[in-house]
Amino acid sequence: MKTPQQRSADPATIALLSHAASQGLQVAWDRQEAMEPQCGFGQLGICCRICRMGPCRIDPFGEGASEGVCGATADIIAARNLARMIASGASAHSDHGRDIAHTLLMAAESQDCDYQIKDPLKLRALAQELAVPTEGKTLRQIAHDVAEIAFGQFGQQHGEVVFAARAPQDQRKRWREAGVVPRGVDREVVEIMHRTNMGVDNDPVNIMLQGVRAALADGWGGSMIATELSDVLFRTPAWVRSRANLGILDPKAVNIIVHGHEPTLSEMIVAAAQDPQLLDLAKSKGATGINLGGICCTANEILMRHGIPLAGNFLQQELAVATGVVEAMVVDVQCVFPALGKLTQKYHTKFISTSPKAKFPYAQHIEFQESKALAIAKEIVRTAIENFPNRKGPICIPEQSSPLVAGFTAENIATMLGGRYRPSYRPLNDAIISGRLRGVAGVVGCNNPRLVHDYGHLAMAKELLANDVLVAVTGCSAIADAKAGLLRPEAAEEYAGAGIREICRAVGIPPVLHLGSCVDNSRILVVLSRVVAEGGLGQSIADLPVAGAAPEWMSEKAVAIGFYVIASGVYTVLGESLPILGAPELTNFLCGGIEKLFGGKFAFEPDPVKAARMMIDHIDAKRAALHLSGPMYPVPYAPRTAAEAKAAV
Ligand code: NFS
Ligand code: SF4
Repeated sequence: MKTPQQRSADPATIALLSHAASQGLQVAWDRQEAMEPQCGFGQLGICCRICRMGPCRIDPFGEGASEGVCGATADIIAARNLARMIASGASAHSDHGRDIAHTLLMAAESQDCDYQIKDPLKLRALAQELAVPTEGKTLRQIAHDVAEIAFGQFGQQHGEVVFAARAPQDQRKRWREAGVVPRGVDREVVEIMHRTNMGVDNDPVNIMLQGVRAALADGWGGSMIATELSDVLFRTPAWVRSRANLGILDPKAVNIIVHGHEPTLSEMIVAAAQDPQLLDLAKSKGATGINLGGICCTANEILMRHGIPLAGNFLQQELAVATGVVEAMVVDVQCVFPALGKLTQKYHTKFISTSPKAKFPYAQHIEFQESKALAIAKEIVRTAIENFPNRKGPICIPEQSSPLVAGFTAENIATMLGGRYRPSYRPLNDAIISGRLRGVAGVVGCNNPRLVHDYGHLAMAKELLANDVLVAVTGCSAIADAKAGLLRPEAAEEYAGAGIREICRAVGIPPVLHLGSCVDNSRILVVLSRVVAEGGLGQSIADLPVAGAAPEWMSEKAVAIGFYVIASGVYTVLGESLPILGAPELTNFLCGGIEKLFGGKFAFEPDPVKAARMMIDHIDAKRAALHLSGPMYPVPYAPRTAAEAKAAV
């Protein structure tokens, strides 16, 4: 068995892993180890259960079967499986976007809806972009029309999803030439399911192009709708200070953890937790107050907009319960371990599911309805408060929680750099052109117990910073960095090269910019598009000295993100390989040939420092192609000559 130190790089997690072991609790790491050796066919992507002539599997050593019963090769099988992962991931993000569109429509249609339009400026900007007439209309009428257009994107059957128009012309030209501009969000997902049905699309590249199309429908469709409309409803994030890690739990207060993804729920829990009557009730039970913390992306949503502290990332969900002080673990959809059910049975913690789409063993189901949102949120908070006197078993709250600054968006990055009266990306472009900034990297995605928890995110971010590559983060990667103190402005002094230090000192920002949840990766797409539009760094996202990574990914959602990111022109390194290594033609395409079509491609590298250097090589090659000089200041990972940099990627 691995020691806690071999399992995680996060001290709070290490402390709780020891505690959990002493209590005889099973957590994800234990179940992962018990699963070893994990199935080799599955790892390589060469088993197929698509029809009942199977299951079929291909012998990777060339001794047994080389084709399924239908004749499908390893490449066909792996491509179909991977496309289905994209379909599932894109569905999750997009269904989230659809729920937000539904909520906006409700807010527009009913005066006494619990949801309000909190960001009229953003609504008006969106209306203008979507050519919604606003003259003489009330805010709610405008919201109605914007919501209907957003809704329409899901069922649209032809044309192009509307936000694709935000991408640089050159990138869109590439999509059109490859025939992958998404028509409608749902349509592209359905088409993957059709094409991967037994005996339909049997050309691995053609299957992957439809995968790209559905992924683009996620990034420039469903996810972007989720982000934009959340901003309208709950307001666009602004810079905010808070704390991160399980040390934010308060032994004297009622602790409520919200875990999952959709801000429709978590926003209302935030409101209910401030209700004076409920606060009184909490005090009457002997608690000092109500303490909220988030896990996974819903945490990022309420951090960005309200400064609610981050309790932890994906792999800390069970450990939060093991602290013994969580009165309620409130969940909606995505990334929620079914294991929480049995675990909460051992504690007083109420495990409360809220979505009709996601029920769990041993959970108490309090169904959330947007039409009665605040009343239900109050009922959930009351349930937690009433559970406060029931604490039992040992309490173990780790001491760690780190201060952080979060709340960056495509809008406020321009304000931050250009000033309130002249918001502009010019200073960012100039910093890149001069070499003060060598480039920008997006580090995103999950945790995975197959790898050391948080280590990949942290080691990669530090290596990039030291080499004057600015880091933008979302999702569980952002939470990892937050816990380790990388989201403090002082982190620039501790970890960054001289170029980034200069910028952070001048502007007062951390060297790692937290842009939100995983659907907010759409914010990164907008930032990149605006950098291209600002000028001086080429014609498309593919020309920019930028790179992406998901060092600890596990979710199908990460696969969808990876695909829309590479199809948007960004070289992307994954810590775990995609499950395609048993399919040589497919691997060559996704890690090679696809770059000619879209400008981006995948690479796989489990060592985060090596992966960071691959990203830096790529950034240097892009700089060389733009005839930019190397970094302005000396950096530890010395730039290669232009020719070497080009040859390296
Ligand atoms: Ni993203 Fe966010 Fe975390 Fe991975 Fe899950 S919470 S939507 S999928 S595990 S980063
Ligand atoms: Fe086997 Fe082909 Fe059926 Fe897959 S689709 S299970 S490879 S026969």
